[in-house]
Amino acid sequence: MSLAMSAPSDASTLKQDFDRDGYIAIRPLFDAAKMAEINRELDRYLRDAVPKMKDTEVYYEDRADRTSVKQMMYLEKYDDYFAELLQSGVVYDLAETVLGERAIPQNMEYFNKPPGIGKQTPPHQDGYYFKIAPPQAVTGWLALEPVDDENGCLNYVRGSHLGDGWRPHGRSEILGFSQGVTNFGTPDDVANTVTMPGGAGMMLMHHCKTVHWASPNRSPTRSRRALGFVFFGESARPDEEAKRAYQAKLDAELAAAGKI
Ligand SMILES: O=C(O)CCC(=O)C(=O)O
Repeated sequence: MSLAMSAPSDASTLKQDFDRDGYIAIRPLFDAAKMAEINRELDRYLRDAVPKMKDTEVYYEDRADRTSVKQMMYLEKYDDYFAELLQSGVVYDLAETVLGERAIPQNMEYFNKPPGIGKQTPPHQDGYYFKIAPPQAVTGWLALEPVDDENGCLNYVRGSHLGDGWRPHGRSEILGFSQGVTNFGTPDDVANTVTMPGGAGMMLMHHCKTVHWASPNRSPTRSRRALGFVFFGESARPDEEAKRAYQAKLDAELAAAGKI
């Protein structure tokens, strides 16, 4: 595997940073050759595997335009390359390091903001969607190309994972992120916001309580493509009933609105 980890890379520093801030950033985790491979495999996946996916696992900015894929879930179910990328290797090891326990791979996701039409990602906490207790889960986010404020890189609220319980969430109109923090923008949020630009190969990893969001893609020419790697800690217990009910309600609403 071609890696290009830059300091700080030792496990105890990464864990300390993660516990304090609620995220880590490795710029870059993967070198140019590995990123070229991942991007090639993703292009193959978009061509060959997307037609096999369920409507509820692939979202488009414009459903009439099949090139406008904005989000996909569970790539590992359809493709060995992405199953391996999620389930073994350096990203998996990073998840175990920051969780401090065995990691159980859950979901390999794709997040794109196509040029000009890519919408914002509302402020949210991933764990609000996961329906697990205790909130022991992380998401890795791999930039597949350079990301910055113009094309909609991630922003974190540093330390927000240390707050009690969940921030209140309410319905957002953004496909793929149905819930957003309703009281976002407190002085604490503003003071602790950290913008996360980086090149292809940058790996971010955040705690499931860390508040994060992204701007719309304001570039007329650049996309903003990334992969998401979701892991639960082995101590996290899913509330399957709550998750099923939430997903069924969401899928019905999206279908009724003609979005899937
Ligand atoms: O890529 C994005 O804009 C959002 C990603 C995200 O919210 C996540 O990985 O948890």
